[in-house]
Amino acid sequence: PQTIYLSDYTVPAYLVDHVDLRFELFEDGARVHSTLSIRRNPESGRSDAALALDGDSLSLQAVSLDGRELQESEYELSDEQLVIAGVPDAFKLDVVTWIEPQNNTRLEGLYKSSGMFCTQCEAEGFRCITFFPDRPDVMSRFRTRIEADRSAYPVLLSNGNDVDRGDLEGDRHFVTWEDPFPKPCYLFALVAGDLVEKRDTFRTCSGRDIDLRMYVEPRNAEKCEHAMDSLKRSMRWDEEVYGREYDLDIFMIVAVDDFNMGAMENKGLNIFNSSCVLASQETATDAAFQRIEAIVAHEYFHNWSGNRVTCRDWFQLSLKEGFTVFRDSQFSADMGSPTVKRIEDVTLLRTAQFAEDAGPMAHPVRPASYMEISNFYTLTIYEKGAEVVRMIHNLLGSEMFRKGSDLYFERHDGQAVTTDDFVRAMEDASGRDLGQFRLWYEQAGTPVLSVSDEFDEDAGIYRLTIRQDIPDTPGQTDKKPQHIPFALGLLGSHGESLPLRLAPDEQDAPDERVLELTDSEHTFEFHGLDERPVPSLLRHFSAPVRVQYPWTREQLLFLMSHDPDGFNRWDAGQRLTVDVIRSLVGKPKDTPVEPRLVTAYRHLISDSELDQALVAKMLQLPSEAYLIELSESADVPAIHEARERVLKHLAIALRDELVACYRRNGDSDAYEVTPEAVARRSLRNTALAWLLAINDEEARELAVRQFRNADNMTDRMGALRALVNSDYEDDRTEALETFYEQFQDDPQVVELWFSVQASSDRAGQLPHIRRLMAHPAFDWKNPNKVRSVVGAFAGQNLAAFHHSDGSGYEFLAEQVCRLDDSNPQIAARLVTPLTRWRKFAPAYSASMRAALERIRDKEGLSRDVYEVVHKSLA
Ligand code: HT7
Ligand code: ZN
Repeated sequence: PQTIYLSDYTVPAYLVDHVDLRFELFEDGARVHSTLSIRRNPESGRSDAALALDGDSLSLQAVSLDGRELQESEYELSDEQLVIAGVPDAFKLDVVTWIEPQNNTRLEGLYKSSGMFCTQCEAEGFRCITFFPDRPDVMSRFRTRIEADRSAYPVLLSNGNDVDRGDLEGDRHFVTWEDPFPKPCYLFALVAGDLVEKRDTFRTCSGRDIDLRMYVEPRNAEKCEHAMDSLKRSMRWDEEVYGREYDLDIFMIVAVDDFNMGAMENKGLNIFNSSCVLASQETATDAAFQRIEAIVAHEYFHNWSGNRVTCRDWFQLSLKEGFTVFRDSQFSADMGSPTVKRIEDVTLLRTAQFAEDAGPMAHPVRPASYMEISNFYTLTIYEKGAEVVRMIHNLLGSEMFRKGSDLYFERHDGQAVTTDDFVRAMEDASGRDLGQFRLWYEQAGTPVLSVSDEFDEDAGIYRLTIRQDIPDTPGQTDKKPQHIPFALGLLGSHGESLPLRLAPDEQDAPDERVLELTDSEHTFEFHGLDERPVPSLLRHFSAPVRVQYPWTREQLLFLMSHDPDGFNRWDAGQRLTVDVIRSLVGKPKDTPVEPRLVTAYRHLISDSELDQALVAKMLQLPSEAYLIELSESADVPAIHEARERVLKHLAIALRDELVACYRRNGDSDAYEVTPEAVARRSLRNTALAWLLAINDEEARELAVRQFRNADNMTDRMGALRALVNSDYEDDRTEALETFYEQFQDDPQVVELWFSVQASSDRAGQLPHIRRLMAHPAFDWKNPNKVRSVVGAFAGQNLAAFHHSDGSGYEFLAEQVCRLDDSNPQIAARLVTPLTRWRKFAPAYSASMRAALERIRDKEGLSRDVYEVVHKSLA
């Protein structure tokens, strides 16, 4: 496959001002009539360029130029393009194509899901519908007429406003949609199905009433309320915080079961994976409720950051994704607990994005090249991209950042632009020079900050030295120092915050500062200190970096209970627990566990004065994935064992406190998804999980009772998960059977049922995983099912996946090869756990490599999987 380079970018030779589409939808295929108003791009300077339209899996039926049908000799047709030479400066092109949505298992372009037609055009799916310059810098006005059988497809949707509808012969009907906003074709959408409609309205800040509509299958009619409320909260928030008002008269959301990702921000017609939009108390966990709110917000926010202002090319993907993730994380923080939201974001970043940034697929936030763009919807583009925007926010302050975003939206409304344009708007609005800061977009790899300190007792000066190193990544060495905002505080021995005097006579010095690191090494002096302080470093995780500092366990315990920054309090607890677990890896079973850890956790569990949402987070032990990420040559079974040892040690030592915590946080009033209620459920389910890990009889009864009596899915799943991960095999089997019987008709709950088993080191051994894949509810064509079994096994059941006999790796290779033919995007994502093979101890890495080679040797490998496998083996 070909590599595409950012440096090769040229403006499009032709622009398409209008797109007129007519879809004739049938059971055995669809005929797509497209009329394009095309003109030469005056900025292109290539007056002799042939017109080249992208096409993929299309059957061309006819093509006419200005009303004259072209003969085959007048154009060139390949698997990827339709090329017409010698076209006039401006003309109309009519193209008729035939496609087969019913056989489209890639889920790109137009396809069928549970009997309905739907589309997914980002990044390059529109070319699977009709011939078109499928690139985001070609922006057009779309008019779309959909024709289909009236009884099978009563609902016909596309972008914009419905302007016409009527009957056709043979019990068919049509609806015509017109979108007044020019958009790139990746934002085009079409839906046709037998769906129920849920309506609401939203009055915008300027007093316009927007029609809000959700379309779902009839069985999901009662699962829309949460998404609709989330949408209204998002619309209000975007007005208040960013001054962004919704622009069309209608905003639609559709839920589909088969979807490659979470959701898609098509203009005025967002399409969602059912699991990211449908919720009810009985069927969705707290995590799902929160995820839905965040994704609904994310897609809605794209209306400005992505749709009104879009990307010039796909190298700029983080322009819309990084900024929009930043916006949705601000929103979630405002809707709940900012500290908890920050902890969740950083956990994901440090566990998964740091791993990506240190692996063979590492790439800058603005990549310089790719083979398959679908492989670049990554944690680096999304999460690191959001951190980069967050740093700009922190460097400029909220007010200047808002001025910058206002300028960005005003200056570039209706344009397709670059990350550089975004940074320039921030610079122009604030007067700050972000020249060096731009390196965050260009250089891959996670900077490592090595911090050392000394205290000059006589002078009362505390010196902090910070060195930055950016590791080599594929194709990039000898990197330049980046501009890093580094927030810190200093604590006195009683836990008080000390003033940070950078000069001996500084008055009213603040007790928190954001130091700006720009050189490879800096030394900062803090004056007027009576004793050696305890540093609280990188508060709020002010930059996406690794911090190395020789913390003592004493210091971490101190920070865990005294740091005024909730995030760093949590972080100190994580660092301490990581340190204790790592000290036990590969050690004899009777090696003592740090006794102060028990004291610290006792304090957390028992003190109900503490912020319970933060406590709930602090009680989550560092995950195996994070422990692996921190290792040089990981021996997963040994890490798993050490972590289990610590967990069981804590559970035995704190048994009574855990039972009390369970009872204290027991069932309260009516179910609600507030931060307090979520924290309560999290605490009681963590207590239950810990107690069942030590086979506590009383806890077993509590779990069985909770499983039977739960009035919500969080508690039912909490009990089920605890039982599944326990040694109580009979209870586990019975609970799993009961659960399936009760929820077998609900695909989202069946996905939970699959994943709770596949991710469990007790239940999810390989023979059982194979049994799950043979279960009637498992479906290879449904990405959610594949993710909930194969993805959960390889991504969360790490001890089983990294079995020393290599069977987990072979299994994954087999599934990737199988999926590659039907859905290459999902197949390529499934490869991820194998790409990290260099991180593991030699016995493991050799068999992981062998599994990758097996995939590499498969005949007819897709471009998606080819890129990931070849880069991983390079
Ligand atoms: N912008 C959307 C990305 C997306 C996507 C990309 C490739 C293949 C399928 C896809 N479905 C959705 C989602 C978002 O970030 O909002
Ligand atoms: Zn997005």
